Amino acid sequence: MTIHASECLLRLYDEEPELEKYQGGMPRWCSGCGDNAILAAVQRLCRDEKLRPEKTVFVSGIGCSSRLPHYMKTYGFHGVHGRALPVAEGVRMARPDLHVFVVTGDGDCCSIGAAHWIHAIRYNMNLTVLLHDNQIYGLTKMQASPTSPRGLRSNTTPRGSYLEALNPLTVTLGVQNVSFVAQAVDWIPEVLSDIISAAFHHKGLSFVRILQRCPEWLPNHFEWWLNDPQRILLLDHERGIRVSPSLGKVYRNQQPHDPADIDRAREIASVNDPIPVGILYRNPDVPRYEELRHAGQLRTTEFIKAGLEAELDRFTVWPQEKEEEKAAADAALT
Ligand SMILES: Cc1ncc(C[n+]2csc(CCOP(=O)(O)OP(=O)(O)O)c2C)c(N)n1
Ligand code: SF4
Ligand SMILES: [Mg+2]
Repeated sequence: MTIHASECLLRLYDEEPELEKYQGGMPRWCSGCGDNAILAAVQRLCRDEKLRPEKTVFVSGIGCSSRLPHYMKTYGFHGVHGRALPVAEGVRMARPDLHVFVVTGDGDCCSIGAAHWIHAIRYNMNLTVLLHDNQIYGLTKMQASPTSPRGLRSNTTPRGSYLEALNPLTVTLGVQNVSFVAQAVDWIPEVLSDIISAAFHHKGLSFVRILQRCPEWLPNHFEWWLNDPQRILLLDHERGIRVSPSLGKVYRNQQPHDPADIDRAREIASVNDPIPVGILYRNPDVPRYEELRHAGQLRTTEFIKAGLEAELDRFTVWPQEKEEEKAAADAALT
């Protein structure tokens, strides 16, 4: 049988992208670390959505979780502690054609990066934000984080932490312009994938808090919930995620919740036990900052090149006769 070149090309084009296409280096996380499950879910999403690696960016701060971009064969930016969100916003602003994911830890997002977090919610730029919440500083070896539960013994709180934990869900739901909030746990992969997929498809900032196991510093921390499926409350709705019949047999504690209802979302979010899992809030109509800013302004290649030229011209040492051109270049920037 003769196969023509054009046919080969068509076949190549139609070929399903494999998972390996998105798998970067071998993860260096501890075995049993929940970050591995989150990475697997993210790679499956990229494959299922056939994302082009050169059009996909993972931006992170610093922490064990923030190593995730190294394990993706896409673009990545392993940034500065607490600064994942502003870096991602810059990427989004300059390159609206890219899929931008943000990977951040509970220390990274809710402690040093807290101010950026609040404002990122308000700006509602199109970003998929994954908060790996292991309730501890993992990378720096077990200091309490803002989400550590009261009484948790750590290197910074040897007698147990004194304060009630900050709740990332209620905080996010309290910010003006919030548009998507969900909660997942690393040990129910089916729901984790469904939630990350819904977050990816949301237009605006989708905030997904993922309770993540850190067996190195907090072994057995989530054991109660792992061993008793009744202590997981699955939120089921046609506008949220659907609980499959097989999953429903194990996780019988379910509740219908319409993610359009923000008051109910806040009530659900304030409960820690049972752990609510699903989409708490979704509003696709909240304005997105990058669209407000870019409205009517086409960021064509010519536009970007002209901006670059003008910027470079500012630093050029001009001969006397070019002074007029320099003045014109400066004027173009104002
Ligand atoms: C500006 C700055 N301050 C402090 C640190 C030290 N540091 C690195 S990671 C980290 C906390 C990481 O905890 P978390 O964000 O929860 O991530 P995890 O390791 O648990 O995934 C800290 C305090 C740093 N790298 N840079
Ligand atoms: S220290 Fe904890 S969070 Fe970091 S890789 Fe190990 S298990 Fe994961
Ligand atoms: Mg942490």
